[in-house]
Amino acid sequence: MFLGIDCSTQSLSAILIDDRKIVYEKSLNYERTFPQYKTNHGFLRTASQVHSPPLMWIEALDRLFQDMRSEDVPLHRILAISGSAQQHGSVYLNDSFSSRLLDHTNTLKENLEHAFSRKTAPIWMDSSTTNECEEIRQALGGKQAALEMTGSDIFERFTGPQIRRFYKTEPEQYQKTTSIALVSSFMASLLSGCIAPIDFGDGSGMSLMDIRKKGWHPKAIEATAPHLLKKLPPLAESSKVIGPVNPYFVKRYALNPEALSLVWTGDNPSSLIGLGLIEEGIVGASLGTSFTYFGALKSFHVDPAGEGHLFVSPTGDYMPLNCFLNGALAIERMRKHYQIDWAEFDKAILKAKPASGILLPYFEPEIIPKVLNPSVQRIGLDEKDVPANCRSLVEGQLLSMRLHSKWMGLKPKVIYATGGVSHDGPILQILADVMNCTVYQSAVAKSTALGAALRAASGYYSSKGHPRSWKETVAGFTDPIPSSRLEPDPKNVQIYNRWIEKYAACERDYLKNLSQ
Ligand code: XUL
Repeated sequence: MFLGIDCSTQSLSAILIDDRKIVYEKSLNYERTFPQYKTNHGFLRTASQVHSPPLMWIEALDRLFQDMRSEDVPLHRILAISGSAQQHGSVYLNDSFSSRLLDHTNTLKENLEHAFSRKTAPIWMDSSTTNECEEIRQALGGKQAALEMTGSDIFERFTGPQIRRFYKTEPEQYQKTTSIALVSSFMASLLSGCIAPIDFGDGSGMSLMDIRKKGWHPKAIEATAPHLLKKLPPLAESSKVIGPVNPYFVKRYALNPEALSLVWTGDNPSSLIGLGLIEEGIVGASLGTSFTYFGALKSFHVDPAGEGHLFVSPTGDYMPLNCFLNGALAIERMRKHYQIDWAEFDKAILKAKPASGILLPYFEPEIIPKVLNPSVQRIGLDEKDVPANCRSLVEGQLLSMRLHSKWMGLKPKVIYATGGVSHDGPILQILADVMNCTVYQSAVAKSTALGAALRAASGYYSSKGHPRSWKETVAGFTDPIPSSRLEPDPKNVQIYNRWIEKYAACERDYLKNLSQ
């Protein structure tokens, strides 16, 4: 059996697979399960800063194993474990971290309480580093140079600018930091009992990695903070075996002592595998806290506008990705505003006519297009018209996805939808109509954790000298739900083909006013 764990913004999830099927699934919501951390949806917000407490992730990992044990999950049969995590977030460790990882007489939380040089970890929703982005961009020679070196322009949430801000605002604590981890490599460290490498996929979202050579980029490291190279772990492939699991989990939970602990990656690269997007032609739309749109690409191709990203995929190829911050949380904000539940939201969408107004959905600072001081804009929409507002919100989110993803040149034949919102039929129909493309719902909403379990299997077989192709690895796991197939409605496709021009014009006007 192979275990995949996903440490996302709002929850910690696990999927256990045997050779051909999922045998166990579990999800722990941070806000509900660990109220003592006082997070809202798993994060803490102060002005423009958005952080999460790493101790909460640690406690969640222990709870997950406790629950699996009390639910008689056959932990002794697990051969390998891998994982995925929200991308870009960074965890700052002091010199006691490694030595505190192994003691099984206390909980991991008790062991690690004093192992941090920064109590909280800035996460991908943080947008407080605009100045640092500009400093790094200038040092690298501008946006185009940054794109060519790292696959992306420099973004507020990317790890490099976050590290630079920490160094500038808390230089003493930065100095006390002996190791900086991504959320993914931090969690992998807990499971392997030593400082874990960062994989090439999650490493691509740091503004620190040479995306072609797959090594730390000396110029980017120098532009970010002093002595940084010493604080970073090595880079590695996402299916690399680190070693046997941390004995802590063997002694406390009777996990198989020979189980292998593998390198983790980011949630989006892991989802690529969990959705089975190993060849060009099928595209993934992850409709979770953020909405992301991505696919597999053989060749190096960056977004000339610098809005999107190119990451290394777990298969060793590339994956272009666009991330829209105003995803599920924006829908939740609107539901709260009108005091309606999900079923009522769906009814509202179905009741309203397509394209009855334009809503620019910036409830929170947006990544694409860049909006740092958010405000929701309604054009031709009466705020009191609940159905029209609900439908226009989803249309706005998905028109923006289509508009800004052209650069990828993916020309999908089919879109596989995953993430919490992918259960929502009316929203998926709008996706099919806006994109003019067949849409399927992925059979597993947690494609990130499934991708992790499949990567664990792949790494395990390779390490035993019996490598399996990715096609073989994902076979039988990643077929979407056949009955969820949605075809675009030709009438609505025509409407949206015209409407997208209007949406683009409204967006341009809004952005122009922002920059004046
Ligand atoms: C991707 C991104 C988000 C997070 C969400 O660049 O920032 O999708 O990975 O967990």
